[in-house]
Order: sequence, then structure tokens, then C-alpha cells
Amino acid sequence: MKKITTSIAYSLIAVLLFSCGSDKKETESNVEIETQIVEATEVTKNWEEFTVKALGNTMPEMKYDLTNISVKEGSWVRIKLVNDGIDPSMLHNIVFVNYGKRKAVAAECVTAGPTKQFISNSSDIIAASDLADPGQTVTLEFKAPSKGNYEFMCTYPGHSGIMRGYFFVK
Ligand SMILES: [Cu+2]
Repeated sequence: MKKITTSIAYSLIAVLLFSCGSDKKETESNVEIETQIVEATEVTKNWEEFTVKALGNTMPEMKYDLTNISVKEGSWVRIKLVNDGIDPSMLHNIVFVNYGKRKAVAAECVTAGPTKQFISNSSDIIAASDLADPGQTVTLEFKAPSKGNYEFMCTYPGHSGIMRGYFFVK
């Protein structure tokens, strides 16, 4: 926030400095101001942030540390998925889907394969993160869908039955 405010201040200074200058300079300043407005709008979005850890190093023990996520309708959701594993077989993502579609989408995602990062083009997918290697963190941002109940899961083959949870938009 501080950084943005400072940037806007610099832009205003730029406008003052260039206001007596050529049209070209004024145009450049206007573009700069417009960029700042877009950035400021990003900041004013109603973000709801969650850190989800993917724990475990074997199939039976792997899990998300968070299995219920609730957000308000109209908000923007930022999920930081932290892969806490160290075993090279522990690759994880986080995929939000329509309620009741978890199993069907999971099967499609396995078929989609590694080149698609195990993400199908199903219309039941609300949002899907990249795969996180062990020790890696990936961030997923999306606008909350309409009020209702949803599910989330890891679509890496064999994981969706255990690595899953519920997503509520209220
Ligand atoms: Cu997984």
C-alpha cells in the first residue's frame, strides 16, 4: 500500500513537472497515471487470503492442513499452497470445483496428464493452481463464484480421494 501511494505521488510530481512540457510528455504521464489507477484498483479488491499447507510424504499421510475455506460473495480469493513435503513423489496442486463434481473432474484431470499439469478443461473447474514441487509454494488467485458450496482437491493422480476439502461462498 505504501509503495502504491508513493508511486501515485511520483506520478503526480511527474504531471506537475511535465504540465508545461510537450504533448508527448503529457501523454506519457497520462499513461503512467492510468497504470497507477489500475494498480490501485487491484489493491482495493476485496481479497481473502488463505495459506494451505500440503503435508505428508506418503500417500496415506498426505493431506491439506485446511479442509474448510469460507469466503464472502464478491471477494477475490488468494490461496497460497505450500508444499511441505520433501519426498519427490509428493507433487500437489489445489483445484476448486462445483459441488458433487470432484470425482468426475479428478478422473478427467488424470487423463489430461502431466503435460496439462493434470488439469482438464472441465467447465466444473472454478480455479486451478499450478503443481507445486516439494518445498515449493504456488499462488492461485480467482474471483469467488456465486453463493454456494464447492469442493477443492489435489488432482495429482491418486491424491483427490484424500487431499480434499470444502469451499463455501457466503
Ligand atoms: Cu497432491
